[in-house]
Amino acid sequence: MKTSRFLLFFVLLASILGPLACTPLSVSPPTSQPDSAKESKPKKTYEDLIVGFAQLGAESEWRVANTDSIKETAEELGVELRFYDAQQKQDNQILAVRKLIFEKVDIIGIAPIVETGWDEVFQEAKDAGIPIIFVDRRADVPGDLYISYLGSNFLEEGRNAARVMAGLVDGRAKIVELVGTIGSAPANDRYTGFREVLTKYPAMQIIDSKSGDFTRARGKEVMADFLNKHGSLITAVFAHNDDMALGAIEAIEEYGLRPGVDIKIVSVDAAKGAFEAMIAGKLNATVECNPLLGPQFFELALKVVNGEPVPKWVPSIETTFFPEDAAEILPTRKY
Ligand code: GYE
Repeated sequence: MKTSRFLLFFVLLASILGPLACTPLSVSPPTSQPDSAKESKPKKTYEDLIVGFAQLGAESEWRVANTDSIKETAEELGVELRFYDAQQKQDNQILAVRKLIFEKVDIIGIAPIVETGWDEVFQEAKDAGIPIIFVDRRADVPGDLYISYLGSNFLEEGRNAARVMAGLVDGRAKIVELVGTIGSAPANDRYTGFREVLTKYPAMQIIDSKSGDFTRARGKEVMADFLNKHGSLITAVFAHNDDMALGAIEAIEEYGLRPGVDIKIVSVDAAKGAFEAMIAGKLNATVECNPLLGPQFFELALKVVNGEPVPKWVPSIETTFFPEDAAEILPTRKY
C-alpha cells in the first residue's frame, strides 16, 4: 500500500518535472508567453525580423570585415538591422543596448568590447523580453543573461600561435607580446593559451608584454618601445592580431632590423594584410580567426526568435596559414 502511494507520488512528480527537464531552458528567449501560445504563433521569417547589433568599433581589418558581413547578410536576407558602432568605448556600447531595448527590437547581437560590466544592462534586456546573442566576443555574465555565443576558440588560437612559434624558433626565443584590448575575451584567452603551451618550452621566454589595443598604430608604438628597451635581444613577436603585427613590422624596419628574419612574428586573424606581409617575407604565420559571422548570426537569431533550441556556443572553424601558401591563398581571401 505504502509502496504504491510512493510510486504514484513519483509518477506525478515526473509528469510535472519531465517536460521542464527537456525544455532547452538556456536557449529559449526570455518571454513571458507560455510554450503553447508560442507554438500556435506563426513562425517569423527573416523579413519579419528586427535585429539590433551593438558593434564595438572599427579598430582592425578584422572588425571591418565583421561589420560588412553583418550588414551585407542583413540586406541579402531582408532583415531590418539597427546597427550601432561604439567606437571602442564600453559606455557607448551599453548605451547602444539601451537604445535597442527602447526600440523594442526582436533580438540583440553584441560583440562585448570587454568581458565584465554587463550584468545590469543585459538584465534590462532580459526584463524587456529581448534575447542577447554574443557575436565574436563573450561577456562574463551568468548563463541566463544571454542565449548563445557565436565565435572563435580564442584559447586555442593562443595555443596554436605558441605551437607555431615553437617550430619557427626551434624552441628557443626571447619573445615580446602585443596584447589586444585589455579585458577583452580574445586578449585574455590568447594571452592564457599562449602561455599554457610555452610551459613546455623553457627556453622560450616572454621578456615583455603590453597592450596595443588591437590597432596598427598602437602596435607600432608599443613595438618601438620594446625595441628601445630590449634592442636586438628580441627574437620573436606574438601579436594578438594582424593589425598590431603590421604596426610592429614597421617599427622593426625603422629600427633597422628585418621583420620575419631577425625577428620572427606570429599573429592572429589571417586578414589580407597578413597574407601580403607573409608574401613579402615579413610575417611568419597567422592563426585564422573568422570574422564572416553574418550568415550564422542571422540563422541563429531567427531560430531564437522562433523559440527553437540553439547551442550555447557555436564555434567557428579555423586554421593557420604560412608564407609558403600565402600567394596561392590570398586571392581567395574575403577579408
Ligand atoms: O582578433 C581583432 C579585433 O574580437 C576576435 O578583435 C576579435 C578581435 C580580432 O580587433 O583583430
